[in-house]
Amino acid sequence: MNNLISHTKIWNTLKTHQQSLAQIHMRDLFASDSQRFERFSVEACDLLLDYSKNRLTTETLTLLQQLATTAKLQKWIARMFQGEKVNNTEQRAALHIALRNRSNTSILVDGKEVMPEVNMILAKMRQFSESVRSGEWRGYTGKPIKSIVNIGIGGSDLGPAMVTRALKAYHPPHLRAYFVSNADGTHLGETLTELDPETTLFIVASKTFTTQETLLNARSARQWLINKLGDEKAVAKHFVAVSTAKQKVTEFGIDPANMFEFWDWVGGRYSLWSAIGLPIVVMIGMDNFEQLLSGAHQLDKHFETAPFDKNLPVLMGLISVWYSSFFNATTEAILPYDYTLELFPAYLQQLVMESLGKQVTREGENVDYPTCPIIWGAPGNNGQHAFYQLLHQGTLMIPTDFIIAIFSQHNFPGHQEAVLSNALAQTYALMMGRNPEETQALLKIPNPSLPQCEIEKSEKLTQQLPHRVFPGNQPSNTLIYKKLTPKILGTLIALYEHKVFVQSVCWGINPFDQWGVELGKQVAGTLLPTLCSEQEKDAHHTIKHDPSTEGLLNYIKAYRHG
Ligand code: G6Q
Repeated sequence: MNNLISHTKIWNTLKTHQQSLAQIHMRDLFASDSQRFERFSVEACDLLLDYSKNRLTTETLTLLQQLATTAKLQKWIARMFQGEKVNNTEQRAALHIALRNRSNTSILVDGKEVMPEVNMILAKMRQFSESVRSGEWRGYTGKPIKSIVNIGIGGSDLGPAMVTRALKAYHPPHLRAYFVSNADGTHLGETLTELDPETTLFIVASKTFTTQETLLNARSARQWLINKLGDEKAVAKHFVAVSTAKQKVTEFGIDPANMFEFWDWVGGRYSLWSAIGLPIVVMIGMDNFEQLLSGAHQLDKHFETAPFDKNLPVLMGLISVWYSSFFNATTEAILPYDYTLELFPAYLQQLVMESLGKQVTREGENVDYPTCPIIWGAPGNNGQHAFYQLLHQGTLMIPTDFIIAIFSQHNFPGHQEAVLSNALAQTYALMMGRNPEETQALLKIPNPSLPQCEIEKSEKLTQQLPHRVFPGNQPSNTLIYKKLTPKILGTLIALYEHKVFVQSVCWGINPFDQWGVELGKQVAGTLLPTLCSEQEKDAHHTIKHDPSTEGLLNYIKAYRHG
């Protein structure tokens, strides 16, 4: 039995089509079609996507849409939106769309309406965030809260941290947000030195409430608070939890009344729209959080209803499949020309690579095509002075997403013009390159039939020629919006969530499980007894490790036990 998409007719057609396009330069595609921008750009949900600087033609798009049809994309979209258990290995629905279902239409999981619970938690988040923001919520000694600290990791950290940072312009002046995720005590320690226990509120965010790093940080923060305020009762006024595991939260010592619930049909990396967004709500206010949800909802509707050739996530997903599967591109770079999005590449690393870093199909069959590109990136202008060299003259094909805000959050004269012109100049240069003739003309290489000194000059410049040539033909998408608002950010995040879904459907994989992460959680405890044992030669003899691990353990233990 072979159900792989790579064994379908359309896959082979795309392979042949790729061979015909492989030698064509994008500058020729532009030269032969004055309407290329109009043809290959879409405006929807307050975003403009220009995908004309890609190595594709109308035929490519038609074939890619046929691929999506063969993979039954429309059916899979409907399944996800209807709350079916699309996460087949965990037998769960993936209903992040319900969390931002601002139309409040009915959505069922196992025959049960989910919207009443979603709305109930949103109302609880409003009430809590307003009491913290207004100063009504008091710490143990009667002072209002000035700092919130989110303790969580992975999906319980990256999304809220990225959004909170991106929407800094919406923070009230009297509140500060911190995010502690790493088990290295330095992360917590450095954060605590900036904090006053009397005015600090900790949000312990963990879907399972079993995650080693989060529980370690939460325990140490709890102890710090008790030591500073001298009373265990202080915990009730300074700790709240966000989790699906009420029992574990209670066992930890957090009053269930201070717990914000979510559900197993919310995946960690898709959870910022749920109570996991609590730090966002405290920092930007519930009305703005609802705008974030509205932006995502708007994109959800677009994804569900727009025809494939006008559908932003479908187009971006198919283009990504085109490069990964047919050009063997192994990475994609995310380049925001909007400094507020500085954490967006890191957030997308998890969203994309945890979702698509899979080697078997939903049915468990090994794939025979590469699945997930490696995601990396950094804010545009900074990247230009660092890694763009690789994009311009390296040997790899690296598709890029330029994400551009027309207006910045801060208006210093001349700054935004510099940002915008650099962004556009880069997409242009990556596409066009500079061929040897153009480079020769630019270097002003003199005519060699001239005096000796001119000949030498000419030779030197000719030697430089290959170093100054830029092949171009590097593909890019450009996404433009007016200014980053909560609503636009919601739209942008949902766009990438659904782009990932489109890729997963084309490749036939389940994007909603993460057994690799689970493995990390399982093995996290296996070396602990060995490391903690005082005697160098005891515990690690009970569990036999490979010689490398044994050697490393012994080296570390020699230092630890002096
Ligand atoms: C996300 C993953 C993973 C998870 C963290 C934290 O999709 O499942 O990144 O979010 O491991 O898990 P907890 O929220 O359960 O602590």
